[in-house]
Amino acid sequence: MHTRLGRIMFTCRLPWWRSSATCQPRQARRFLPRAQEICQGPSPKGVNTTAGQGQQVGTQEKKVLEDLEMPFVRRETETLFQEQPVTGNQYLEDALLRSYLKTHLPPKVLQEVHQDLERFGNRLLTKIQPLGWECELNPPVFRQYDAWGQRVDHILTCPAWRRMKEIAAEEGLIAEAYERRYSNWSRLHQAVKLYLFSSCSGGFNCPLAMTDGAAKVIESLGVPGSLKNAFEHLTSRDPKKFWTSGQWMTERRGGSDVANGTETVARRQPDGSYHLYGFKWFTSAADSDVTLTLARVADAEGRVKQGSSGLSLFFLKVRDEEGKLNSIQVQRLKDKLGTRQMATAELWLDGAQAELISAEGRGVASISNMLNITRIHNVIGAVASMRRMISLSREYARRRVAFGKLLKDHPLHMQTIARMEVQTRGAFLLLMEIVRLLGLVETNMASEEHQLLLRLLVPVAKLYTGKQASAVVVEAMESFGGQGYMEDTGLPGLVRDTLVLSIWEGTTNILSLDVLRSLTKSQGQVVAVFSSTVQKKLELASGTGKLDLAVKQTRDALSGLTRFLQAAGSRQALTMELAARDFSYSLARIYAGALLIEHAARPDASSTDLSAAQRWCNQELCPVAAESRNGSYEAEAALLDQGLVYEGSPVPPGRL
Ligand code: UCC
Repeated sequence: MHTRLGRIMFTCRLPWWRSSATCQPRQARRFLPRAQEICQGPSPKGVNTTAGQGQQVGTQEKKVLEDLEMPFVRRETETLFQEQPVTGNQYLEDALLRSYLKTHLPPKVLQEVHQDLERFGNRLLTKIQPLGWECELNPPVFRQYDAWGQRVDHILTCPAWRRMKEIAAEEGLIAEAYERRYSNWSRLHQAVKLYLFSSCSGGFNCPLAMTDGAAKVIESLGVPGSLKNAFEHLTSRDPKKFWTSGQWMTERRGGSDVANGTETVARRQPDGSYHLYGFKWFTSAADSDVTLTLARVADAEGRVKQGSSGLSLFFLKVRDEEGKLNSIQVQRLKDKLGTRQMATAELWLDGAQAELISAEGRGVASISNMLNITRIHNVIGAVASMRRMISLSREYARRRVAFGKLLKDHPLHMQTIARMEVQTRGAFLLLMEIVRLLGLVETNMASEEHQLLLRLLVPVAKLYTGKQASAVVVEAMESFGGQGYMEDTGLPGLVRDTLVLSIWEGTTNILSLDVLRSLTKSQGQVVAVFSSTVQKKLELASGTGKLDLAVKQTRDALSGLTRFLQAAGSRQALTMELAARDFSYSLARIYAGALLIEHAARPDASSTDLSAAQRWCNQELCPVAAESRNGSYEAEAALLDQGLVYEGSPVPPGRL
C-alpha cells in the first residue's frame, strides 16, 4: 500500500505540502482503482496471453481482491498515513510581518500595501508555488551542439522558469524599488514581496537579486545614456520587455579574493567598446539577458595592472538580437548541491563585446553597490527559508499524532519550534531595519548616521542570517521525523537551497572581514552610530517593567563590546582578524535584541512580542567579550589553533 500511494503521489509530481493543487493522501484514495491498475499491470483483456499466463493473472487478481477484503491490509493502514501540512496565504499567516507593517507604514501606504500583499499571497499559493515545484523537477539542460554538429551552447530552461520571469515583471519585483511610488517605503514593499516570493520562486530569487544589483549600479552611475535602455528593461513591469542580469565575479583562482584572482583582460576597440577575454568559473543564472563583470584593461602593449586597482567594471549583453552568444562559450553547467533549478555555468569570454561603466581601476568599489544589494537579497532568502520551514512545521504539529497526542501538545516539541521562531523573529527585524535604511538612503532622506549604519548592518545581517537559516532549516526538517528526509516532500530541496546562503555573496569569514573594512574606512564611526542607535532603542523601552531584564542584558552586552574594542585598539591587527567573526555575531545579536525590545515596547505589543525579546536576550549577546576573556584572540591562541587542526597531518610542523 505504501508503494502504491507513493506511486500515486509521484505521478502527481507535486510535494504533499503544496497548496490545494497537491495530491493529498485523502485525495489519493479516490485514485484507488488506478492504484490497483498500477499494481496489477494492464488489464488481462488488453494482453495477448497464453492460457497459463491468463490463469496466473486470474489468480493474482483474486489475491488482490481478497486483500481488498482485509481491512487491515487495505484500509486501516491508510489511516496511519500522516496528514500533510497545508499552509494558507503566507502574508496573512505571518503575524510579525503584519504587526511590523502596521507599526511602521503610514496609514495610506499600509492600506495599499496590505491589499497588494494579500492578493500576492493568494497568487503565490494558487499559481506560483506549483510553478516553483516544476522548476525544481525540471532543472536546466545544456545542449552544446545541434543535430548537425554546430556549436550552439543552448541552456534550455523549463516553461515554469520562464513564466517566473514574466511574473516577476508583472508583480514589479524589481520595478517597485525604482519607481518609488511609496517614497522611502518602496524598498520595504519590494523586500516584503520578495520575502513572500522567495521560497516558492523555484530559485528565481537568484536572478532577481542580481537584476536588482545591476539596476542599482546603473542608477548609482546616474543612468548614463548608454545604459538608459538597459535600466528600463531591468526595471520594467512588462514581461515582454523585462531583462534579468547576471553578476560574473568568480574566476578560477577563487571566489573571495576577487582583487587578486581576476584574470579576465579587456582590450579597447577603436569604437571605444572593449573585448573581454577570460574564464568565468561560476556564473549564476547564466540564462540572463545582460551581466556586470570585472576585467583588467590592457594597455597598448597588452600589459595589465594586478590587484584591486587594476580592476574595472563592465556591462555586456549576453546575446545579440538573433539570440547568438556574444563571443561567449559555455563550458559546462555546474553540478550543485542545491539551487539546481538555476543554471550556473562556466563561461569562456572569447572577445565578448562590453562597455566599460566604471572609472578605470574602480571596479571593486563600483560593483560593491551590486554586492550590497545581492547581500540584502541573501538576507531576504535566509529569513524566508526559516519562515517557510517553521510555517510547515507548526502546521504539521497540528496534524501529526505521536505517543497518543498531537505533536503540538508535546511541550518539548513546541519548545524546539519556539526557539526557531525566536531566531527567525530576530532575523526578520534585522532584515526590515536594513531595507528601511536603504529606503531612506535611496530617497535622500537618510542622515550620515543612517548611511553608516546601513554600511555596517548589511554584511552583519548577511553573515548572521545565513548561518541562522542553515541551522533553523535543518532543525525544522527534523521536526517532520523521517518525512523531512524524503525527497518528494520538497523539504530536502528547501534545505539544500538554504545551505548556499552562507557561502555565496561572500562567506561568513569574508563578510566578517568586510565588517572590519567598514570600521577601518569610517575610522570607527560605524560602531559609534551602532552604539548610539542601540542605546536610543533601549531608552524608549526602559521602564516597561517586563522588558527591564532584556534591556539590561543588551546594555551589558553593548558595554562588553565597547570595552573589547577599546582594548583591541592597542593590540596587533591579528587580534581583530581573529575576533572578526565573534565581533560580527555580537553586533548581530545586540542589534536584533534592541529591535525585538523596540517591537515589544509598542503600546499594542503582544505577550509573544515580549517573550521573543526576553528569550533572544537570554542568549550570549556578546560572544566577542567572552572569547576575548578566554584569550582566543592572542597570538598564542592562533598557534594553538594550527596545532589542533594539523595534529596527525603529514604537513611538517615547520611548514605551518
Ligand atoms: O556571484 C556570486 C553568486 C551570484 C548569485 C547571486 C544570488 C544571491 C542572491 C540570493 C538570494 C536568495 S557569488 C560571488 C560573490 N563574490 C563576493 O561576494 C566577493 C567576496 N569578496 C569580497 O567581498 C572582498 O572582500 C572584496 C572583493 C570586496 C575585496 O576586494 P578588495 O579590492 O581587496 O577590497 P578593498 O581594496 O578593501 O576595497 C576596494 C574598494 C574600497 O573603496 P575605496 O577604494 O573608495 O576605499 C572599499 O571601501 O571597494 C570598497 N568596498 C565596499 N564599499 C569593498 N566592499 C565594499 C562594500 N561591501 N560596500 C561598500
